[in-house]
Amino acid sequence: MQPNFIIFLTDDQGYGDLSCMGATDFKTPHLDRMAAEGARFTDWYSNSPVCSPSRAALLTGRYPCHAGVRSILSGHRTATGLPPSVPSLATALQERGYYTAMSGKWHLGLAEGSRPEHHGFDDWFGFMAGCIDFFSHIFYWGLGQPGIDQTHDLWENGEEIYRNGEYFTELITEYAIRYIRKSVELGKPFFLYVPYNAPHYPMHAPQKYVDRFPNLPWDRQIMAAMLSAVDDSVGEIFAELERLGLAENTFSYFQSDNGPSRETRNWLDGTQDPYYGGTAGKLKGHKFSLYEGGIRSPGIMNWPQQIPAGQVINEIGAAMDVFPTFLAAAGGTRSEYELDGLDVLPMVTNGESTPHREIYWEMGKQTAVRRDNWKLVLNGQLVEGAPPEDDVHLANLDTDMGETQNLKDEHPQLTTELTEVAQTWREGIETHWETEWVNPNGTTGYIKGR
Ligand SMILES: [Ca+2]
Repeated sequence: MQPNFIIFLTDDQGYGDLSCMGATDFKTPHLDRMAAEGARFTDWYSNSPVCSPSRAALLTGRYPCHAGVRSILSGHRTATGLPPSVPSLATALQERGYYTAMSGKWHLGLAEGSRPEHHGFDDWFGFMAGCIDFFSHIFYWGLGQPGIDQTHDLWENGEEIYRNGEYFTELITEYAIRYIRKSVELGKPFFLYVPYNAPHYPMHAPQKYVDRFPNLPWDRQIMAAMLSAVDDSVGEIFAELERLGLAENTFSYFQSDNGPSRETRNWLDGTQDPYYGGTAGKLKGHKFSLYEGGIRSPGIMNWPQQIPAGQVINEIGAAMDVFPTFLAAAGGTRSEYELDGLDVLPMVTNGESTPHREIYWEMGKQTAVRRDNWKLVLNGQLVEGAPPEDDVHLANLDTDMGETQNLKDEHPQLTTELTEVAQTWREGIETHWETEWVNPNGTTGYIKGR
């Protein structure tokens, strides 16, 4: 029988911010259980240190540029995003008889051709910009700039709806459960995409969650509260699977879209202090950085029927692998699509090594590559807008996961080799962007054929 699939995605959650990843000041029992009863990854990656490209890679199985999304997309109602010509995991599974649904944050474009219904989702609920107020569902980005007003951003199947005053994380749960029940009524296996916008700013949570952490400082308390609400939501969705007898044959996956945000606007009090309410643990860097803190993510796969419980896997993998992995689990093969990601099913079901020789990243002037335990970062930035920390930084992640020591002088040959492969990859990305997609706006979506 074809398995059901769920992707749980969080937004700007740090590598260290789950109790199964080492957090000690709050608990995430449902995600911990998902990991304990399946496979938890120590070296799992997002394909980008920011939202839109990360999501594009997750849903298309390609490096972000190959999916037509290289940077953070605008949130106005005509913003282009994921090109209609790029097949998504939802499209692929829909073609294989799946009922497909999304409940949460899209951030892959609002214009005609970019929305979830144009990318294979039968039903969807949520918002399409980069962030919303969790209770009014209004997008407040860019206020104060001429010609920009706040816009309401809550939708069901392309129709605007209003749920004023209701906490968005809880609305995600409500719709996710509704969609699971609908798949049962339809008699179809399902693919459910659940991209939480927590713990992305604005830092909002109902008092009942905040009250769970009375002794934490505000920045950490609100982070714990938002993640605790997400964890409860995951628990409710798993409980529904159990009630419906679907738990054994549902393949679920969890990751964060990028590292924690240190942006000053997290504080909500007008101060311009960097925010450290989220933590990447021992990793260096945050959201926007190609050091590990920006891209290494908590990662969990759980499929009781096929994935042995209790695994902690140190092999490398990335978000773009989810498409070919789910496709293989559904009986398809990756050769049907143009994918950069690789099937990691043998890695999680059978203890095999990673299929990757190298994984690459790009962000602005930064380029990075990981091969085995080695990580090379070119023009690596710790903080967005700041000058690069190093032109060339080589780290041995086995002995130094925090990338504290630059080993480029100790290993000149390896440094040269990895620099060359990273630059060659980056040149290919630039050529692809120039020939496939034209982006006249600098930071927003593609325009094809201009
Ligand atoms: Ca994000």
